[in-house]
Amino acid sequence: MQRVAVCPGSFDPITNGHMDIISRGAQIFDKVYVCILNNSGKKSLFTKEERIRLIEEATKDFPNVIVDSFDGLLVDYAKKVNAQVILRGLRAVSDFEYELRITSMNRKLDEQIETFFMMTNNQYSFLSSSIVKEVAKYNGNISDLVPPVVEKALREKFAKMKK
Ligand code: COD
Repeated sequence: MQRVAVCPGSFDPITNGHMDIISRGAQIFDKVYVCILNNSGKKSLFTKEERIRLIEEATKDFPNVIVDSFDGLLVDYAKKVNAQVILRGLRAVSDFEYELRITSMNRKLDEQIETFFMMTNNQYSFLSSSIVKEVAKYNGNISDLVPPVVEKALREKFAKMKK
């Protein structure tokens, strides 16, 4: 049986913290679907199509990583691609309560699905898409926080907004 995981998120945009979880997941699972879903609590800077392109470019060296998006419930997407596992990253204690709520709801919706957590590499424990956007907006250095393709996209996005 193939071990299939979904790594879900907003990825607005993908950071080196996400990349850490995805690349380690790709070594453990036969297939990892990186899927953009709607988080109703967040307003995105990049369109879904832009985020897909950035993730595809950033993960192009991982043959078992598939990039996708889905309008609906995460558990329905997991069923659609025959994934047994939801793969999530944990940074700090502050993530725990939020992740517990999501995990409990997903288990209530589908009791077959299992959620795996990976602790972030210490180097990325402070990193989030929001922090990266804030620093990029004011021209701070983000070169070691995001893949090069994302750095370029952020610079272009904010330059266009300032015009
Ligand atoms: N280091 C390690 N992991 C990290 C880091 C970092 N620096 N930064 C982020 N991560 C992890 C996060 O902990 C998370 O596991 C993953 O990367 C994605 O993070 P985000 O912030 O891009 O994604 P979220 O938290 O906004 O994703 C939420 C979902 C979109 C998955 C959720 O809202 C969802 O499932 N929506 C679909 C509707 C649904 O099914 N709802 C019911 C369940 S709530």
